[in-house]
Amino acid sequence: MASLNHYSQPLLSLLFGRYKQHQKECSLYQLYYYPLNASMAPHFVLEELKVDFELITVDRKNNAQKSSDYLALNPAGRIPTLIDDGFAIFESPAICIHLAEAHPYSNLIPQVGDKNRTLFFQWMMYLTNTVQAELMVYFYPQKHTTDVNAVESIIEAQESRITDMFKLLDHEIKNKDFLIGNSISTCDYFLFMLAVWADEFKHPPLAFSNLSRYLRKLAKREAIINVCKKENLSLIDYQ
Ligand SMILES: N[C@@H](CCC(=O)N[C@@H](CS)C(=O)NCC(=O)O)C(=O)O
Repeated sequence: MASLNHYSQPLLSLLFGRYKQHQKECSLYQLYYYPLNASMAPHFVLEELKVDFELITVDRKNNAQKSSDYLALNPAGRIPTLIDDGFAIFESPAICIHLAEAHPYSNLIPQVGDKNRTLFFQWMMYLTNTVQAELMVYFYPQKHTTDVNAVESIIEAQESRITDMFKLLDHEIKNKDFLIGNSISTCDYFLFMLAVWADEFKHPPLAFSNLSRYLRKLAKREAIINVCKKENLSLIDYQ
């Protein structure tokens, strides 16, 4: 195998120039997204990784997530979808985990063999299978009943159930800056997204003292500031 010093300097410059040009022409990743949707967590992760990526807006107002072109990428017809070098992945937490695993230097997921990895999966599952799933019922109650008169009581019941979940998370985050260990993981970005979704609650995540401290600190991160700017979300309440 040829070692690096077998290449002349001009040849290396030419190859590097072509590589940079190729990078400019086609981003490594494409994220099909819609502002403040479930695409927000992968968007935070892509920004945190400082990788080259392209944002492609799915025209949700015109139901583009159910178009045949989009369904060919994501048969669930939901937002987001990530394309990694031509390979399509859907489900926001799966995308976050995939990105974290693809960039192990980032420490966004604990290494195999580390006990924190088990906790990472526990919290990632709790956030997506429990909190996110219940928030979906809160936001789309009409999809969960055939009785139009039941909609208001579903919203009320869901708000109360989800508030209890944020209470549990508030307790968990006491004296901690991150959900897992001593550094940020995709769990923190996922939790930030869910907290934003719940900001209209009577007792929002920011009203819990530990969560408030934790979320306000996260809101100072460059990745969160950049994404919120792009997705047109004011962080004023987090200051
Ligand atoms: N579990 C999925 C949920 C995705 C999801 O429901 N996305 C919503 C936006 S937040 C969506 O695409 N809704 C449009 C639809 O269901 O047609 C994930 O985390 O990716």
